[in-house]
Amino acid sequence: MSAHPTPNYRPIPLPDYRELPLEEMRARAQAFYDEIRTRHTVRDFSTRPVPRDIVETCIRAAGTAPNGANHQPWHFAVIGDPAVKKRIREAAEVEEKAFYEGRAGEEWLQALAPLGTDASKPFLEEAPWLICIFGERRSRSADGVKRKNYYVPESVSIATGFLIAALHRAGLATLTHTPNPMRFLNELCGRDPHDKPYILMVVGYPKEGATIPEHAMEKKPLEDIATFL
Ligand code: IYR
Repeated sequence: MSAHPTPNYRPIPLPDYRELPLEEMRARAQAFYDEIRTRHTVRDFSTRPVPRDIVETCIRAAGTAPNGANHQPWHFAVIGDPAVKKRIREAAEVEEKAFYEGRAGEEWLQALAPLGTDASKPFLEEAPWLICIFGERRSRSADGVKRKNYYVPESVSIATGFLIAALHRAGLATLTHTPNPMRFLNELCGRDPHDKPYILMVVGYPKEGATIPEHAMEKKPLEDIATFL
């Protein structure tokens, strides 16, 4: 008999899976939809503190996302220090000012008009936590060897979705903020220049009287987002 062609491959029985009766599947699918549809992107954050352990658990959930070759090519830089938040706000507002004053271009600015956003980003200081989500083009395996990563944007995006769902489930509000460009975050978060910041996730309680744009309530119906073949 020849040697196993992939000696590192060790299958184990599928853990944790439990088949559900169809009616329970249906009820759970509906319950998840009913819960996730109550998530709204928030831009008005309270300064009320949020315990760190809750954020840690949500990041653990994000870290279970499917990803390229299970290299888990992400890093979550969690900023709670007011001094660092202030520096992030200042750097972001410099970029955002240039963006809103012309760099975005007319078409992009028109697309953003229904959101009512502008260059002022007080939430970067007011919210208790900022989570900067980096993709790592290269990272170390468990035995410390540097290796290339795969499907980094896809992996980071899926983990970000998990993180948003986890934070929402925990009762927290989020904003997927994308200062443009956001390279300044590498230095402020002490990350390798090769890592790519994808999203600056703002996390906290909504401010009392927080509003959202009416435009954000328009969701495409199923027929417009899915085809069954
Ligand atoms: N980064 C800017 C602009 C912006 C861009 C898109 I596309 C949005 O959906 C929302 C905002 C800002 O944060 O204001």
